[in-house]
Amino acid sequence: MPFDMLPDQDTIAAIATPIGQAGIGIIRMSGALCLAIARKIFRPKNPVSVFKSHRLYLGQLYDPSSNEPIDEVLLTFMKAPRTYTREDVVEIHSHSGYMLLSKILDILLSQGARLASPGEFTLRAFLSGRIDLTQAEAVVDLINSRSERGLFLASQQVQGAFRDEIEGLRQKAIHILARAEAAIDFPEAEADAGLREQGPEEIGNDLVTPIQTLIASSEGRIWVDGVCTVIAGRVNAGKSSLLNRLLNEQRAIVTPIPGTTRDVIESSLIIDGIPLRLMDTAGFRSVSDEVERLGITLTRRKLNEADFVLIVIDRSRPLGKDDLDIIHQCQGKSALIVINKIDLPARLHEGADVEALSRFPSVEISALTGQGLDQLKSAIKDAILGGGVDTTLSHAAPNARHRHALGRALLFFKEAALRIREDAPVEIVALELTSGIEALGEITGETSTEEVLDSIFSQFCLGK
Ligand SMILES: Nc1nc2c(ncn2[C@@H]2O[C@H](COP(=O)(O)OP(=O)(O)OP(=O)(O)O)[C@@H](O)[C@H]2O)c(=O)[nH]1
Ligand SMILES: [Mg+2]
Repeated sequence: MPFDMLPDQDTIAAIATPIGQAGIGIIRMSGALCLAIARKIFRPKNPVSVFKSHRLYLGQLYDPSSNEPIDEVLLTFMKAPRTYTREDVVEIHSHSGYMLLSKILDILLSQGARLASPGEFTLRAFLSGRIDLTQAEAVVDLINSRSERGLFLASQQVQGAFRDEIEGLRQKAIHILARAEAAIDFPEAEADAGLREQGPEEIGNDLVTPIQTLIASSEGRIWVDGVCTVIAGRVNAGKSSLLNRLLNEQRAIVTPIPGTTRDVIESSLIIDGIPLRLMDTAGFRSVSDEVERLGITLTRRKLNEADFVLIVIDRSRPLGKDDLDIIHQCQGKSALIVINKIDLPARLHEGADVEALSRFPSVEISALTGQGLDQLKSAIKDAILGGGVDTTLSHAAPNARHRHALGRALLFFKEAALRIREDAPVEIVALELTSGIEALGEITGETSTEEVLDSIFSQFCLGK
């Protein structure tokens, strides 16, 4: 999706609400032609000569080529620059339904609008300077948020809290850089002495420490993305039954036949406000069946990526090689052992190496009867929150892109402080500071490349 760095002059249009069964649907347009197009296709119930900005008008939508009425709609015209894109914007609130919405969109396109690319409305908001990159990214998070807390973080970020924080850091760095440049320009003056004396401490307090705190708070991402939780265990241990029990629905197929699940089945679940991305996987065992073997390879991969693992063990069978295999693979991870099938007679301890079961905290349940489920949920919560995930009310949830840029800025600023202490030429100090400032600028979009913009805006859905 190639984007020009400068705002297009053309008018874009897209369906802004999800396609499906709903009461109303919204189609939106942005650009200079908005009002002209609206006038051609919309007749207000009470005729008006001028559409006032930010007002809703009830009226009839027509197809101008046939003069055929399409739907009774509400139309609003929002005049630039007080709009999402800072361009003229028109929104049409019609009845919903795919046929109707696409018909209205077709009419707009036939009247001179162009179909918007995914994220193009938000891209225009960014290019017009109304929002910065962190805010644009937060729009995606806001749409995809999986928990109240994630929603809170994303909405803080949309409002610019994170941008302000980064901008504050950048200004402090620019201030220190200005002193370094003064020392270059006037080597004899006091500027140099001042930089040598206070520089390292200022860099430490004003830049290094706050950036380290921000990087640490990127664990707050779990609130936005959800904890990647993998349910693993030997075949037939009751993994799919556990998934269904936790979700309270028949999401995955359960049968007495070992090797039922072949693919990864993903669902979302919130336990006490903690969002989980739950993944049921193919059970472990040595097999010759090609499909099942591929499933097991996929399970191993998911186990590596997991933030948290639920290791399901069947208590009605002796602990076996496949159980131990999974426990070993989870070494060093955050995991919980779920001892299942406690409604059946216990045979677990007839197996070998049972002490391996004490490597992780454990809970006993019956996925069949639901016994022990509340204890399981509270153990999941304790394991996740006890695992060092930051639950304090920070207003930042840096994503991976932010974290990398922050990490680079941190290195440059540390280097700058070190150079000052080493009495290196002040030009070198200035260079390190400049690189740090640029890294911070990448976060807000001050110094971002087209490539970065492409990768961010391609995550958007159509109409946003
Ligand atoms: N008695 C009893 N049976 C259970 C329990 N949990 C699961 N089962 C039964 O065990 C069998 C296997 O359950 P699944 O949930 O399909 O097991 P799985 O681990 O997903 O199995 P694979 O997908 O083959 O790896 C089914 O017949 C379930 O009804 C339980 O707590 N008690
Ligand atoms: Mg299964």
